[in-house]
Parts: sequence; structure tokens; C-alpha cells
Amino acid sequence: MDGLTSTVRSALVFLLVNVFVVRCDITDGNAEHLKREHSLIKPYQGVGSSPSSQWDFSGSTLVTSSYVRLTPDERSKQGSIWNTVPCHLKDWEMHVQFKVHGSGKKNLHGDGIAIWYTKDRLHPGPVFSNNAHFHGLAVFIDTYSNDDAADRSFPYISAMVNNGTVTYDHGKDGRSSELGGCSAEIRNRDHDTYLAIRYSKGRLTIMVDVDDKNEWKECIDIGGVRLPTGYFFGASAATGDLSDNHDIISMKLYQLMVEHTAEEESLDWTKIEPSVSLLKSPKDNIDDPTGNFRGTPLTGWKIFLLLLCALLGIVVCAVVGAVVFQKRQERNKRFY
Ligand SMILES: *[C@@H]1O[C@H](CO)[C@@H](O)[C@H](O)[C@H]1NC(C)=O
Ligand SMILES: [Ca+2]
Repeated sequence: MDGLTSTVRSALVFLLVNVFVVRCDITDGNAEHLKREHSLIKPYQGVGSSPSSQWDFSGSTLVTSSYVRLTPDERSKQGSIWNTVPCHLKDWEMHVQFKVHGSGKKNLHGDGIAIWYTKDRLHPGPVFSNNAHFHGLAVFIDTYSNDDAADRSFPYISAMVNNGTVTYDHGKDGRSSELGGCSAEIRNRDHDTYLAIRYSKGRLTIMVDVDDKNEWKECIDIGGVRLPTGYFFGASAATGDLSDNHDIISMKLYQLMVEHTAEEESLDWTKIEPSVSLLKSPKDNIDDPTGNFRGTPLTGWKIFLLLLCALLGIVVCAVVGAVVFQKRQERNKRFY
């Protein structure tokens, strides 16, 4: 029995590893599908100064030829940079190269950077210098733990989807509204640090590459996320009593080549309300026009794993049953 159990276990581990590997194949920069109008690339020609520029900036933001500094390492600064062109891609992946650095010692620096895909742009407020009642997606690279009771290590990366009704709780580092997150050592690194945000078929995946290994590590991966088209990409940062230089080196948007049904194509994607249905089961989503959950790899794999477990269970029962039956027959023979 023990041997069989461990065989089953290694089979499951093997399958799970495969699931993970499959989930990790994020675009590694296919230039063909790079969308220049939504990308911010060195040396940032015309950003801010030329009327034809596709990026606006505000607050403390400083554009040089090698980085866009959202805030300097000084107290109470707020800066942002926003794409002026609304994004009408249904499936996309944003790669952000960033650098957070400063003279503050451990835990004496803040507050971090936020990457946005929102309805409104250049709308200042208290959430990493942006509006608290935003519509859309926010990804926070939070370097300072405001919540003394926090049992997680900072910097902490998290994501939030809002329809304008939820307020990001800065004092709790947004814990009550986060969809998921991970810790990542991103500050004062000598090498380049990257974040990737993928949105495709109702699935939001966030990956980080911060250890100079040139590989993406999964941070967040959830289904049931609904985001419209026609929103704007942006980045913002803020400092408070504590500070850091918050630099964006590049933001590169890639179009993902994904097939949609004619029915999906005929919908007005700009009308979608941002939302997340974390607890919905796949069958509740059969009529979901954006294809959320349907055909997502994890759901398929889960069903496969369940079937496999059921099959293995039946085999184990059959073998045990046969052995018991044979033993009993032998014992019965001895009685006669
Ligand atoms: C906005 O989100 C809240 C909380 O998730 C929800 O209760 C509300 O119905 C949503 N409103 C709209 C207009 O979708
Ligand atoms: Ca914080």
C-alpha cells in the first residue's frame, strides 16, 4: 500500500509541476507584437514636451534620457506618468522595468510604485498618488509595511480590481481588497528588476523577475477577472515621511494573439464593469461572454486531476478487494 501511495503522490507532484511550467510561459518580448503607442521606451522621445507625445506626466516626475523618476528620494513627493492612448486590446501583457533605490535603511523607506490600467488618468489622490476610487486594475509594489500587525515581508506586490466603490486601505497596505500577492526583494538591487502583468480571457497573471536569473516567477494567477477595453495604462509613486527614488525604466505592452468567438467579438468590451468572481464555479460561467473560466488551463487540469484521482482510487479499491477476496477464499478452503 505504501508503495502505491507514494507512486500516486509522485504522479500528482509530476502533474502539478507540469501545470506550473505550463502557467509560466509568459511572453518573453516578441517584438512583432509590441504596441509602441502603449509603450514607454528609452530615450522617451518627446515625453511630456511634444504635443504628439503618447505619455503625460505630473507631480514630481522627472524624465531623463535613461529613466523616468516618479519621485526623488525626498519626503512627501507624488508623481505619475500616463499613456494618452486608450488600450483597445482584449488580451495583453505589460512588462515593466523599474528601479526602487534610496539611502533609507531597512524599513525606513517608502511608499512604493503602483501600475495602473484604469478608466481615468492623471487623477491625483492618496493611493500611491492616484485616485482612491479608481475603476480598473492596480498592481502595487509596496515597499513600506504600514500595518504593524502585518505577518508578511515587505516589499510586497499585490493586485486590486475596483469598480469605483472600494477604498484602498493604506493603513493596512490594502490587505482587505487584494486579490493576491507575494513578497519580493526589489529595493537597492544592482541588477535590473521587472514585473509582468498579463490579462487574457479573464485571467490575471502577475510575474516578477527580480533575482537577476532572467526568469519569471509567478506572484499572482487568478481567473474570473473582468476588465474592459478602452482604459489607460499608467504608473505612479509616492513618498511620505519616508522616501525612495521610484524609477520606471520602461513599460512595454505586448498584444497576445488569442482567438475569441464571434459572439465575444460582437460584444462592446468598453462597457464591461471591472469585477472579480473569485468563488464562482466553472459551470456558473458557461454563459459568460468574455470566456472567463471556460477553457482556462488550471480548471482543465483540475478536472483532469480529479478524474485521475478517482481512477486511481477505483484501481486501489479493486486490487485491495481482489486480495481480500482471494485471502478469504483460501481461508474458506482450509476450513473444509
Ligand atoms: C462594485 O463592487 C462592489 C463590491 O465588489 C459590488 O457590491 C457592487 O455591486 C459593484 N457595483 C457595480 C456597479 O458593479
Ligand atoms: Ca504600505
